[in-house]
Amino acid sequence: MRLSFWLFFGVIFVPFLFAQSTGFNYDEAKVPEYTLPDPLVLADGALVKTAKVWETKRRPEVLELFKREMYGRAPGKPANLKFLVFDENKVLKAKAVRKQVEVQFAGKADGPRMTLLIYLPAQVKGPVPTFLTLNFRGNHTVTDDPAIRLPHSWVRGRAKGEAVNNRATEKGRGVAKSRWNVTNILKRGYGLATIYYGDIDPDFDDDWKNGVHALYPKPKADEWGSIATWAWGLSRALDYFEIDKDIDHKRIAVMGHSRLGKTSLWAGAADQRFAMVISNNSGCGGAALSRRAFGETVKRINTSFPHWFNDNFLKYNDNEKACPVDQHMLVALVAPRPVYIASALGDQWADPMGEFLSGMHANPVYQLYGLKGLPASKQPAVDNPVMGTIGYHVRSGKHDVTDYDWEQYLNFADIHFKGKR
Ligand code: GTR
Repeated sequence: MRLSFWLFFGVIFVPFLFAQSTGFNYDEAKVPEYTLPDPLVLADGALVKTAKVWETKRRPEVLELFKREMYGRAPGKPANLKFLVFDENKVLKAKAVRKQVEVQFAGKADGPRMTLLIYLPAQVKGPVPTFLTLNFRGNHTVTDDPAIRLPHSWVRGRAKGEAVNNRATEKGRGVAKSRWNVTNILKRGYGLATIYYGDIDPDFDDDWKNGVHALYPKPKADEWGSIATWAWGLSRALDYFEIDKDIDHKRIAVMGHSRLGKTSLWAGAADQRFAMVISNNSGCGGAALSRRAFGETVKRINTSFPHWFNDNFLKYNDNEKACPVDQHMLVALVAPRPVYIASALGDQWADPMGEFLSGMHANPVYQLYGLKGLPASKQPAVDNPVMGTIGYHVRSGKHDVTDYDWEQYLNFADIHFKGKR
């Protein structure tokens, strides 16, 4: 009886456990051998030697590959896009101006819409350079401010009572404030604008009915997944900045963490109006090279989150080498604009080394512009940021956004937006 139980257990469960644990590699020695596609070789085999050829020929090719094979094509600016500024007030002892803007995608109050929350430093005269970010849990989670509107859309809810029946409650107010460093951002002379990502597209696989997808046909295999949809929403925020004279729409840094770091990279690649791009612990499908298959893999991400990428990307499950692009080319699409990649040592799932390498392998494109790109030939030591036109750090600690991360982004913005060294 006992023996047969263990035999049964062994046959049925052990291979399952084994298969699970061998699915993910955390050992540098076991990274498969790979050759990265060359960002500077055109589809016809010719070598790109100038920034002009990059911009007119190779960049469009690479962008098209990422659209077709991975993130998906998104529509342009909707014709009836409408902005409603419903709040503009001095806050934080008059040190800041808070604005809230409802962005109606179809020009209707009862249609798909997102709310932009904006803090601007009162001491800055003229248009303010601003960090634009998506948040995971609702604008009201970013600070304790009771005047921040609760999201109207589907909310997952993490802490107890934060959401009831997927609707946000007062319990969520301020719960994510450790990630936002609002007073310091303002003190340093920058604005912070944020949007709850679920306003644009709720983060679950619903066959493309909710969020802004309600306005469009179901995506085809080469069309927008949720990452491209969230990035589309960021571009709509930029449309608003273009008409708000208090915000410097030519100095917008798009920043995001984790899946929203993948999103900020894609937003900056797809929309060149973003002047700076910041990826915080973005990992697989973000800054990490897919071919290394270190930590999270393409197959795993496509299985856990089937809605994030387009259906063409499924072809690369367990077959990363067949993909005509890798993530260093995503970083290269940001050139010559500054891009910062941040890793965390405790976030091996996101492959810190792979995140560093994609920055380094984007260098040839920056060099076409006479820029240095990432000034490091090997991964810098922990908590030692390097900043060229590409910045990088691997911070001690876990998968998160910390004051340390923001400190580096502010320093990086000072260099590139304010000419400080
Ligand atoms: C994880 C996912 C990562 C990362 C993260 C997040 O479950 O595997 O790719 O995106 O979620 O966004 O929090």
